[in-house]
Amino acid sequence: MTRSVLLLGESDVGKSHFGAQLLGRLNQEAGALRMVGAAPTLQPFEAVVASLNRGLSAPHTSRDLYVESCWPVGDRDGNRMDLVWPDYGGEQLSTIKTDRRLPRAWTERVNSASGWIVMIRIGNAQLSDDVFSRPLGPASGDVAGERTFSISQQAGIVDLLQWLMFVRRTGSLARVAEPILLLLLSCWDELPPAQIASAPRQVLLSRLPMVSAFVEANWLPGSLHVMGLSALGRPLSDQVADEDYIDRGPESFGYVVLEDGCQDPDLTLAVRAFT
Ligand SMILES: Nc1nc2c(ncn2[C@@H]2O[C@H](COP(=O)(O)OP(=O)(O)OP(=O)(O)O)[C@@H](O)[C@H]2O)c(=O)[nH]1
Ligand SMILES: [Mg+2]
Repeated sequence: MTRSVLLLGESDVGKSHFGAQLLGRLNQEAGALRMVGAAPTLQPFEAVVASLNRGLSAPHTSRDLYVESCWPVGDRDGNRMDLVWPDYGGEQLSTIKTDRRLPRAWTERVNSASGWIVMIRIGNAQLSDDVFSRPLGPASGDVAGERTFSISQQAGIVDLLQWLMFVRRTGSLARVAEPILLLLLSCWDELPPAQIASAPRQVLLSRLPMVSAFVEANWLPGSLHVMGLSALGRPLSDQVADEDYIDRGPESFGYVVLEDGCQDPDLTLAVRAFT
């Protein structure tokens, strides 16, 4: 059985570093999911793996690239499948959102994927000003008509999801069972200390309440997952090597935050829902 995942994330959310770390964990064969059969090549995550082994952060993915890796994975109960995992330059998704045009290849991906993962760098997500935090009128210092309108980050995510639901023809009368939706809140280690120990749904609710309300209203509870992810476990520089990474290896770093708020170093738990 082949299960492909539609990974949706704009530039800089951590798609490539997660892909490289996930591949490492699958090959390590110590987690819930493991590689079975012939070990696939490291391509296209070779450069990221090499950087991480040197304790460095890797460069961005070229904007025109879209590659899929096919990973034969299995669990402890003997269930097997081919996980098709993409990596691409996140500008492609930004262009889709701003041009409001879905290329044919993307339409096919939206329709054939067993699951959608929306990756959001949660530390960067904030509520924008509203009438309570920034009153309208002269007190706000705005001259009427001068402020240019831009859609909020939350509205952008909801808009994208609505559009994909339309393309997939999920309908909106009944809550969605397929595709499974995972909101993956990435770079979890960047959150302020007060939020790091919270459950991912709690953090989503306080940082992106509209997205939270939209997905809760539109997906069946069993088909909706919200998880935290720190693929690297800590920030890495692209100049100064992290000696700990070199000594202990990238496989000793990174964790997922499960729905109850517990951290688990088994990154394969993030994709178990799709198997
Ligand atoms: N603190 C922290 N930084 C991270 C983590 N994962 C990735 N990063 C950093 O985030 C930046 C972007 O990561 P990438 O994996 O290149 O992001 P991407 O989504 O592939 O971006 P594009 O290739 O441009 O689409 C890099 O500087 C990484 O070092 C993490 O778990 N924690
Ligand atoms: Mg990338």
